[in-house]
Amino acid sequence: MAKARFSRRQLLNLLGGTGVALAVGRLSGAQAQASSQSTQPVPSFTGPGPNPYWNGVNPYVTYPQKVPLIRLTDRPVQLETPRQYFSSALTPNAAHYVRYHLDEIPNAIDLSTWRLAVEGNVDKPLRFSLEELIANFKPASVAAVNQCSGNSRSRFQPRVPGGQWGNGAMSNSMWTGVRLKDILAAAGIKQGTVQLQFQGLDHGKGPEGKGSNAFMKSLPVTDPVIDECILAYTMNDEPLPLLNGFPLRLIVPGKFATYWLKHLTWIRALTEEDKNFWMTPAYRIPDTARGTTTPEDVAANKVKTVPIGNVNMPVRSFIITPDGSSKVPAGMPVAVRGIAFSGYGRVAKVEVSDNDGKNWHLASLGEYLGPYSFRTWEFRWTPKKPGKYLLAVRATDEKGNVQPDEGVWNPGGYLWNKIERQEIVVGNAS
Ligand SMILES: Nc1nc2c(c(=O)[nH]1)N[C@H]1C(S)=C(S)[C@@H](COP(=O)(O)O)O[C@H]1N2
Ligand SMILES: [Mo]
Repeated sequence: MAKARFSRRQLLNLLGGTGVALAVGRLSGAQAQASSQSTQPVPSFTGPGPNPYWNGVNPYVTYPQKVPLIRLTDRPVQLETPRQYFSSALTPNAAHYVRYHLDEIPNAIDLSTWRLAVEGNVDKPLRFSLEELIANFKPASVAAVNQCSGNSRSRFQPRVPGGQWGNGAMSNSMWTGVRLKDILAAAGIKQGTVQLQFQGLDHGKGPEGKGSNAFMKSLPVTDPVIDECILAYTMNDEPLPLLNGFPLRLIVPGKFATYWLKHLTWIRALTEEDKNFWMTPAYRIPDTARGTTTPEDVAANKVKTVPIGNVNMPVRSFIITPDGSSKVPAGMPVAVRGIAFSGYGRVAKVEVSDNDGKNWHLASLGEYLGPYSFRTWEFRWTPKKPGKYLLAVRATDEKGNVQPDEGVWNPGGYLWNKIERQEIVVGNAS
């Protein structure tokens, strides 16, 4: 984990200063009216093929504190990050994707009354203002990828229900906050605790008939990731955008975003396993290699499932440029660039192919920001002759996990990490 990026005084200044009420995050009602600006007529099919659309095919909308993002749904809000924002290792906050499950989301948080509560099976139930969290606990930082379990779900065949994300339900940030373990130590987790439950401020009806009006997720108290978790109050050295969890969010490095609770307000020590809707049946994966199964086995009730938190995010890599929107001249070098990451540790190697995966060439890696971060890569490519080329990219992590060239299938549409391709047309240089 990187060392603190700020002094506590700098943090207090950034978040509003002592003595005065801290900054109030707010989405104004007028602004919150998404202005929908569809760009061009959109093709109706986003599914696989040699060269599927990188992003989902949907209109762009503008929300407060955000650049135009790709709208999947507006109730609840689900916005995908466009491809071009992945040209740097840290995703700009204004371009960080947005995903909610429930439609009553906070559009203002008053820090003079907001408190983080630590309750349940603890020696000392505690309540902290944001100011107290900043002043009383040592800040810690981690660069970590926030990726939705359903990122790239639109690639699934047969298709599965859920947001038909392209590749943009992911982002990477430098998160700073307090360590979860420090907060737990202050409250004193008692014997008999099995899980820690996290809850935010959003509400809604939830899925029909399932009785789930609040989003809650739990992690086993014994999971080693607990020691890596941060309760983040800044993201890339700024307060969190409201839509990404202001004023505090749980960061679970290496795990899928479903555990990364936004507007984190309650931490609960549970003495029994959490059976709420968002733990079961939601967000479960087949207990098989790569979490893959078949529609037939699901229909026959043969599939044992586990929470998606039992695994880390599989290794992935993406080509960001060139994006196929223009021809590349033959005989001239072009920089092929992108990002890679793995929930299992440092990206050890990125390879690029210009013949659909028959031969592979080593790419050079960009700055190392820690094991849970995006890592940029670059490959200098000189296509010799005009024609169509299929570029492909594959990453390997330090544990030896390599991206496979087969997709997965499971009913949740989770864990996609097949090798990505980009078709490039090479033309005559003159
Ligand atoms: N409070 C709250 N936190 C939440 C969720 C939610 O619905 N409510 N969704 C989770 C899921 S499934 C995802 S993919 C991420 C999305 O994070 P983002 O909106 O900052 O991109 O938030 C997670 N944390
Ligand atoms: Mo998600």
